[in-house]
Amino acid sequence: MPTSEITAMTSPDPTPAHVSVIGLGMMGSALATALLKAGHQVTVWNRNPAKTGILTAQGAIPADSPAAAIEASELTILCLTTYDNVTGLLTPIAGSLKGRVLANLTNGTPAQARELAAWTTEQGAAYLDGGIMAVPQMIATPAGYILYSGDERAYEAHRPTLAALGGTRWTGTDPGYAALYDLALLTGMYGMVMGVTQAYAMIRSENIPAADFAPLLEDWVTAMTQGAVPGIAAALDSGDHLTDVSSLAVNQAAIGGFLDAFAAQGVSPAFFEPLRDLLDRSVAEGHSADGFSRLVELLRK
Ligand code: FVH
Repeated sequence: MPTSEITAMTSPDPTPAHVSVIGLGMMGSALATALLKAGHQVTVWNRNPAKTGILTAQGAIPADSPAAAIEASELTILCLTTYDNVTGLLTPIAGSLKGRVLANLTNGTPAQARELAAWTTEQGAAYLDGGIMAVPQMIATPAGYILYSGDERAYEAHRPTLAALGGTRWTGTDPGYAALYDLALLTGMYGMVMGVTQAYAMIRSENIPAADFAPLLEDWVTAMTQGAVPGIAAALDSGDHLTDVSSLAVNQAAIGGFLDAFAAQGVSPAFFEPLRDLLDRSVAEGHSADGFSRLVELLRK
C-alpha cells in the first residue's frame, strides 16, 4: 500500500461496528465521541470512572474493567498518557487479548511500539500502532489525520471504522513506523517553532510590536518551508547535495554574525550554537559547496 497519501475521512460507516476505547482523557474522549457520532457501538473504560459519564450520556456502554472492554469488541483503541501505562494495563489481562485487534494511539517511540507489537502478537492479538496528527478538537475533521503501522490485515479490516476519527495514513507493516513518522513530523514542528521564537526574541529586544513583524515572518517561513522541504528530500533521495541555492560555506561564514547579534541584543544563542558546530564540521569535512541536505547525513553520524 502506498504510504504517500492520506485517505480522507469517509462518511459514517454504513455497517456499525463494535469498538472499545480505553483511556478517556482529552484525546480518548474525542475519539470515543467521534465513533459514537459515526453510529458505532462504543464500549468505554477509564481508570477514573468519573470521565465515562459524558460518553455514556451519548450512548457509550461503560465496561467494568479493561478486560471487559477488550472482550466487548473485536477492535479496542487505547489512548493513555504513556506506553508504560499501556503495558501496565495490558500485562495483567493478557489472557483477554487473543483474537482481538488493539489500536494503540498512545504517544511513544518506534522501539516501544515494536516491543508492544511483539508482546501483543505473542498473546494472539493483532497490533496497530497509531500517531495522532491532531489535537482533540481536530478529531473527525478534515484538518486532522492518524498515522498507522503494524498489522496490515487488521488495518484494512478496520479502516472503515477508524475513518470516523479523521483521515488515515498507512506508514507500513513495521509497527514502529507510525511513531517514527509522528516524532519526525513533531520534530519539524519544534524546529520551526524554536526558529520563530528566536526571531520574535530578536524583534522584541527592540520593543517592536510582535504583530507588526508577524506577517513578514509568516510569509518568510512559509516560502522557505515550501522550498526546503521538497528540495532537501530530492537531494537526499538522489544523493546529490550540491546546491545552487545557498551553500554550507556561505552559511558558515554568516552564522558567527547571528551569534554576535544575539549577544548584542541580549538574546540567548543556546538554540543556534549547535548549528554553528554543524556548519563548521560540514565545511571541515569538505562539503562547502553542498546545501543543507548534507547536514542530514552529518546528523545521522
Ligand atoms: N491532547 C493532544 O492534543 C495530543 C495530540 C496528539 C496525541 N496525544 C497523545 O494522546 C495520549 C493521550 O493524551 P490526552 O490528551 O488524552 O491526555 P490526558 O487528557 O492527560 O489523558 C490521559 C489518559 O490516560 C489515562 N491514564 C494515565 N495513566 C494511566 C494508568 N497508569 N492506567 C490507566 N490509565 C491511565 C488517564 O486516566 P485517568 O487519569 O483519567 O484515570 C486518561 O484517560 C498521550 O499519549 C498524548 O501524548 C494527545
